[in-house]
Amino acid sequence: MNDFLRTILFLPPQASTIAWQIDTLHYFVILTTMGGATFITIVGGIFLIKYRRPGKNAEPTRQDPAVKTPVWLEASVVTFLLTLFCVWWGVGFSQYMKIRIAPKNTYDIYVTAKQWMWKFSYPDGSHTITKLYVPARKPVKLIMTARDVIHSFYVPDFRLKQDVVPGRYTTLWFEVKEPGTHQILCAEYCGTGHSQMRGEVIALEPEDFARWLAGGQPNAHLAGPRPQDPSNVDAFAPDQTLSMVRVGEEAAATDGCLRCHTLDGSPHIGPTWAGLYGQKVTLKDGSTVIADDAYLTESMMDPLVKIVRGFEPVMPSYHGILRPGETAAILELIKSIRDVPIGQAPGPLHRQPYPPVGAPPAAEKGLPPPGIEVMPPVQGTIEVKP
Ligand code: HEC
Ligand SMILES: [Cu+2]
Repeated sequence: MNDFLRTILFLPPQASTIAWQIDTLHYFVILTTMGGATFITIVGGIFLIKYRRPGKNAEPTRQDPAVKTPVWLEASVVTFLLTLFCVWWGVGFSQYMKIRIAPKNTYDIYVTAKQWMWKFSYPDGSHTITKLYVPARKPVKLIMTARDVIHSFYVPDFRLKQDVVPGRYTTLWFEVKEPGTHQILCAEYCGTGHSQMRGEVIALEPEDFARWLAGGQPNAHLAGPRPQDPSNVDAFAPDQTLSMVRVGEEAAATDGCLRCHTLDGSPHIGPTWAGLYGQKVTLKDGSTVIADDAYLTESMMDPLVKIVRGFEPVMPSYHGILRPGETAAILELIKSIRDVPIGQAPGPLHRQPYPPVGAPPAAEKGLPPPGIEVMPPVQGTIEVKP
């Protein structure tokens, strides 16, 4: 049934774990609306014949206005339509939440969109242009931003589409069912090269992906040298995504944030940033807020609007002082230490000398990316099943 409907509706393969659910809602909506339209056409046709004027000269007749539709019929029609609407809405809402809320253990990849190409930065510091490599059967989260205008990341085979906006991060998560290649399109008109702004998601077996990350390319022609085309790479500004946390640490140190805030959970003049991101913060007036990107940004620009309980309103505003890039980098820094437990300090991060830009952040050094077992690099070429 699924395959039959997919074929007659010309839908692409269902390559992600949520694709069939989206399609099922699609079929349900199409079939019920088609059923409704057919029913109304048939009833209309019957009425047309049954109640037509009997002869050319016959007087037009009128129903006695006293004859009314029974209430039970009206009520059941209204109830039926309302129920149908609620079912559509309920299914759609639950699917929407599933798409929006990524599972906890995702493998995160930063995406930068630019007229007219896609750039993908992996947690280990490497990056690719146009081709996005992901492990199959593992949840992957994309953290996306644009350098110029609004783009939209669209993979028809995954049934997923998300705007990519300059000066702001949007996210998208998916799990590819099987290894394979899937087209990426830009779905927001972004200039003359819009139609050329294409790419590919290449899903590899998790072992192949780990090998590819470790440097042993699973298949030279598939992977290509990383970075693939130096002239393209230069078109991007110096790599910001991989060293975001580093840049954030530097900005926090030079802008004086670390005079009052700590990164290791120990108390100071201001609240610690360790374990802050995503947590509930109690304010002076007793209300609570979630420490998300918006609240944290507001805390930097307008610190007096929301005062954290137990602290003095001594923080100066950094509006116009922090550059947008620095704000984002400090946010990344705060996110990167969200799992540092308050109290069990792993040692003050900020007192370590900064490794050269591009080196993996301290937390990731020596550790495989979450959810991925890193295999030792293998000599020779490895066959990748298409
Ligand atoms: C003079 C000390 C001081 C400096 C410098 C300072 N802060 Fe603060 N900050 C505080 C205090 C005190 C609070 C808690 C009171 C409040 O909410 O304003 C705070 C609150 C915050 C919060 C909200 C934290 C929470 O737990 O909800 C953020 C985010 C923040 N600061 C970021 C920064 C950044 C970024 C910088 C540097 C660009 C900075 N601060 C510099 C003292 C400081
Ligand atoms: Cu685009």
